[in-house]
Formats: sequence, structure tokens, C-alpha cells
Amino acid sequence: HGLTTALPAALERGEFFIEYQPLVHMGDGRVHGAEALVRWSHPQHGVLGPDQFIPLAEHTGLIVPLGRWVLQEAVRQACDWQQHRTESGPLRINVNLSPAQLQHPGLVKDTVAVLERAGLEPGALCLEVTESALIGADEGLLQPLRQLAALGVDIALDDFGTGYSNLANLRRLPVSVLKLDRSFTKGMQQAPVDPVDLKIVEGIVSLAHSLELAVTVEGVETGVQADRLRELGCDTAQGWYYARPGPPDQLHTLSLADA
Ligand code: G
Ligand code: G
Ligand code: MN
Ligand code: NA
Repeated sequence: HGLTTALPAALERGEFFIEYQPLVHMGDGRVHGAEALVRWSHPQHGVLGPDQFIPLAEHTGLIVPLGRWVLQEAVRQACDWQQHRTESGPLRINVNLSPAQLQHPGLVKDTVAVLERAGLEPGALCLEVTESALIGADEGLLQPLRQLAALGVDIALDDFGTGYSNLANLRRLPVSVLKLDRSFTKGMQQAPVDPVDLKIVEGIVSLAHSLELAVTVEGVETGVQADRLRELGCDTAQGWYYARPGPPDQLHTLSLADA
């Protein structure tokens, strides 16, 4: 595959860049932070999304240096935002971790080094791991996440609800946030909202809160969805209704606007 061989050179040439999608507090609409979403500005094919190259990067192992670059760049950006924001509390940064990064022995050391070099407190970083990556995870795979959590880094379970994890299993995972998959909230875009969808989300939120997990909802596209999800007690939200992924200035403007 042509893209596969081009990946390492692309990293060296600086062809990757990051878009940021804001996360907002549902209670008052304040900006809570942002998720870093990597893109590849390919010289021939134009801008490629993560779905077009992350699986290749995983397969070839390039995901480790690429993921380290994303972390470093996103953390640097978070520090930059923090310097411009005092009144509404620090902005947080969410970074996705792929399964190959989880298995890489340098994960904890690299992450700590990036935070220290930038001077970002660990509590401002949230690492997103998909539910499917943790299904059936043994203690060896969870250990690095436990260490990071003990340092104050938040771990979010991404795409929650799309796997088929045993709910009781949640108790032994070092996660502090559930990111409820977009598929759960699709049926709430317009009134009348399906009462069964409401019941399901209500149940998940209640379970999450009883385990002291915060709930982030993904894919909020309409005001109807935002209202229902707020009433159901979701903590933070992300989606086109608030903002699409975009350049770092977008977040800057939004967060200064509500400070
Ligand atoms: O940006 P977009 O909505 O196209 O993202 C698609 C998927 O790519 C999402 O599931 C997201 O978690 C994943 N993704 C985006 N950026 C990164 C990254 O830096 N590392 C990894 N492993 N996945 C990412
Ligand atoms: O990490 P994850 O795979 O969940 O990444 C989020 C993905 O969802 C990104 O590809 C992003 O572009 C996409 N996304 C973000 N907000 C919305 C939304 O409101 N609606 C839809 N359909 N997709 C969204
Ligand atoms: Mn994610
Ligand atoms: Na997701």
C-alpha cells in the first residue's frame, strides 16, 4: 500500500496536524476542554482523516512515534490555552490512545516526560481508550493505565456502549470518564424523542455516576439532543451543535467568550 510506505516520511516532513473539537459542560455551556483529532495533509491526496491512516500506522508500528507526536503537540497547545484562561478554570486536553500504544512499554515514561517538559499538570490530560481495546484486558495491559491514573491523568472509555463489555467489569478498569457512543444519542436529534433511547441513556448515566464516573456524550448535533441529555444528567458534551473539529484558535475564541 502506497500510504503505508509514505507514513514515516510524512511524520518527518511534518505533514500531520491536529484539529481540536471542544467539549462543553452541559450544566452551563462553558468550554471544558478539547479532543485532539489528528489529520494528514497528504501532498497528493489532500487532507486524510484518521480512519484512512491510523489502522495503517497501527499495523506498521508507526502509531507509537505518531501518537507521541500528537500527545506532545496537544499538550503544548493545552499549555498555550491555559495561559490565556484564568476565570473559568484550566482547559483540559483529550488525546486518543490506540491499542498498540497501550502495549508499548514506554507509554508511562513518555507521557510523564511530555507533561513535565511542557509543565502541564497531569490532571489536565485525559487519555481516551476505546472500550474494545480494553475488553478482556489482562492486568498487564491495565497496569500502565493504573500508573497514569495514579499520577492524576484521567482515563476515558471511548465509544462506550459499542463493545460488549460486561458492565461489572467497569469496576476494575482505571477509568474516570465514560464517553457514550454517538449511536445512543442519534435517536434524540428531533422531538419526539424515543422513550426507550431516553431510558437506556438514563440507565447508563445512573450506573456511571454510582461508580463515580463522569459521562461525556458524543455526537450532539441539535438543541433537542442537548436539552434531553442535560436533563438526563450527562456531565459534558461534544458535537457539531457546539463546534466541529477545527484549528486551535476556534477553542481560544470560544473559551475566552465565556470566561
Ligand atoms: O476526527 P474523526 O472524527 O474523523 O476521528 C475518527 C476516529 O479517529 C476517532 O475514533 C478518533 O478517536 C480517532 N483518532 C483521531 N485522532 C487520533 C489519534 O491521534 N490517535 C488515535 N489512536 N486515534 C485517533
Ligand atoms: O474518538 P472518536 O472516534 O469518538 O472521534 C470522534 C469522531 O466523531 C470524529 O471523527 C469527529 O469528527 C466525529 N464527530 C464529532 N462530533 C460529531 C457530531 O456531532 N456528529 C457526527 N456525526 N460526528 C461527529
Ligand atoms: Mn475519541
Ligand atoms: Na468515540
